[in-house]
Amino acid sequence: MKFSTENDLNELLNSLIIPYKERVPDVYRIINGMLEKGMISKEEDIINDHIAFRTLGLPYLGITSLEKIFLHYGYEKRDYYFFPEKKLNAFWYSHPENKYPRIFISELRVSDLSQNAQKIIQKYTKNINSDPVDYIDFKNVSEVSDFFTSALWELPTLDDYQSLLEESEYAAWVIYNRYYLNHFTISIHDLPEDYNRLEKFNDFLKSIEIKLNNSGGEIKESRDGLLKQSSSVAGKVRANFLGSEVIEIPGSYVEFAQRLVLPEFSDLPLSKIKKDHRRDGFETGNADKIFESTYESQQLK
Ligand code: OOG
Ligand code: NI
Repeated sequence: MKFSTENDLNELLNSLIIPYKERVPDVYRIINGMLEKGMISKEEDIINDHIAFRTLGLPYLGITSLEKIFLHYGYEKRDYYFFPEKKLNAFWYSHPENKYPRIFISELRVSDLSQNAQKIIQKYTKNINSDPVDYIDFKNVSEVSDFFTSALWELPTLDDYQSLLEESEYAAWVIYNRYYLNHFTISIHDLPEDYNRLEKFNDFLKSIEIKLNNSGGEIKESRDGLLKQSSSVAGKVRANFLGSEVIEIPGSYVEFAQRLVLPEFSDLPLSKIKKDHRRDGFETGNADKIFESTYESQQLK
């Protein structure tokens, strides 16, 4: 059985990338640019550091629901992060097999929002009386991947979307975009020497006209200095609201991460450095700013 679960996980991860690429034209621009510069010789050479999802922290939804999918495939739950201002919780997950990307799942602390915002969210989620993940037939991997793009609630009205937007851009994003892959992350330290530092890679991104999230600076750096992250500003997707109104709203984005070698392994030659020798996990201060990649304030720059 182990083999089949493993193949299923590969298939699931690959299937999540397909609608993501359609929603995020920057992905092709970046991959083509990387091919052109000789950073990679084929798309599969890119190492995916992690992928991320957003959810609503409500009974039957939220992290404890969505995480079941990844726990099923052998992922292990790691650290908790709290974002008081954005009213979010998050956890990250790792797979015992190093080739699989980390997973980052966040959820909106719905009960911390105003009564009005809670009422809007309730309007869409009130019929969810059991955990939808419990109904997935895991024997059928396409059912698992379809879950990420299928609707758990009705399309929002433009009015409701805009009211949520005023109070929580994250809430508005989830009410429309649901479980669509929020980003995948290009591992920068795995690239050839000329491009394996984030400063250099960001210069390349700007040369191909990728707009970078500049909240807290273009490069977000962990307190220990060992995790550096940057991200694109989410491009707009056409959104059809209930009542057939159509506007463009922020979709998904791309992230870039450089994990430095831990001090205890600094004497190892580069050829011996593996994933385990580098800074792992996430950083609250970095993540707090990366969330803003889907914010209107970043779009307007
Ligand atoms: C996730 C933002 C945080 C990271 O790597 O710290 C993050 C999101 O925008 O949902 O991706
Ligand atoms: Ni991320």
